[in-house]
Amino acid sequence: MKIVIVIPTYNEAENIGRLTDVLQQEFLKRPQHDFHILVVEGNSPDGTANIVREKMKSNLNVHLLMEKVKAGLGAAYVYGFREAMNELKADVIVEMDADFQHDPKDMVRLIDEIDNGYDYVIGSRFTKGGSIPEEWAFKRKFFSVGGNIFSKLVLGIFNVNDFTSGFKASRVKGFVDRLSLDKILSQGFAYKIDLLFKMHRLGAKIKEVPIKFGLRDRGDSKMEKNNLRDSLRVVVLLRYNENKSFVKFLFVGVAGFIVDASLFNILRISILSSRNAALASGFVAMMVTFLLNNYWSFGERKIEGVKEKVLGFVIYITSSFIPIFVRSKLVGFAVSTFGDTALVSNTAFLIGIIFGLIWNFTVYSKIIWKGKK
Ligand SMILES: Nc1nc2c(ncn2[C@@H]2O[C@H](COP(=O)(O)OP(=O)(O)OP(=O)(O)O)[C@@H](O)[C@H]2O)c(=O)[nH]1
Ligand SMILES: [Mg+2]
Repeated sequence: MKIVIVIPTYNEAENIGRLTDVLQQEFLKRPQHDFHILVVEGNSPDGTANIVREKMKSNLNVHLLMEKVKAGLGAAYVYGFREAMNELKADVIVEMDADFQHDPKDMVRLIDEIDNGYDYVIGSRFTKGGSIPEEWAFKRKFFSVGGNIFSKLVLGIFNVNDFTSGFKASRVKGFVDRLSLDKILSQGFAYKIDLLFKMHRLGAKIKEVPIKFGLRDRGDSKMEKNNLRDSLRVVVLLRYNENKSFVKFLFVGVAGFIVDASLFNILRISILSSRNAALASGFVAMMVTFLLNNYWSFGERKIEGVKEKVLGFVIYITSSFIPIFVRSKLVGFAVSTFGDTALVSNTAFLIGIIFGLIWNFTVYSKIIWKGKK
């Protein structure tokens, strides 16, 4: 297999020459593969590019890609991925830092798992046997560990423990070649989370290999100050894009709830019995939510055609009426059993709403706005 190690650099003159030398030695350990190094240079002022050019004279498997300006880690990788796929015809792409935080000796361990049939192999700091540097300040440790737990829960990917590792091997065929690289959500560090999420969605067989993440050997950190905020934005955006309709449906639900609950209480106190107030407020809220759902939550699957609209509306009223009816019965039963107090009626009312939420989303998304297949 042709394996291209993509290494982004910015002011890594003290590291890049030594790193390529060590990697060349590692390549000899797996003679069955054709290894290449592709340095994506962010136009460093410290002469990093010249060191790479020097190495290229005696090593045909070292390549240099020059960026016009330093544009962030994500941008550098996208540039490198394209070159590795289109020009170098890579079968496997490895992502790796230039500063020896990733032990070059671990590289073949990632490749071995690709050989074992995995498509996406992550050098993981947060799996058994992996670690982050003891020396890191508490804050960096906290955000690194916390950020990973947060990503795991929000994205619902439970077989991964390290979402922001920069040491990975990816299979090109069927995976990297199917990613829309121009739609990556971050130009910076957070591109990693987006890429991982998309590989997971493509059905990549993922394997975590424990690594000990070292301290930067020499040179200065290029960590951007906004990494944390940017990562948070990417995680939330990915979740939102996945469940756009549901998130919007919930917002519509909140709007409906405000209309419903206030009207319910106004009517209950003024002119109607609790039972009838629940009926009337539910009906008004239903009309409001139908309009918002059709033009916003399920806007992409908006009902077209007059006949379809009428039919959709009739099904909507009929199905939405079921939880309202159930709720009204529930409130009636609760107040006659436990007494007509605000606490009793509102508790029964709330239980009814939860039932309605589940019922409605199911009917709306599976029947009324099921969309075209
Ligand atoms: N081309 C390019 N390379 C970058 C850019 N930002 C960082 N790099 C390189 O990407 C790798 C990772 O960056 P680091 O600064 O080591 O980030 P880090 O490992 O999270 O932080 P430290 O622990 O402080 O090293 C290094 O090889 C950098 O030289 C960039 O904007 N463009
Ligand atoms: Mg580093």
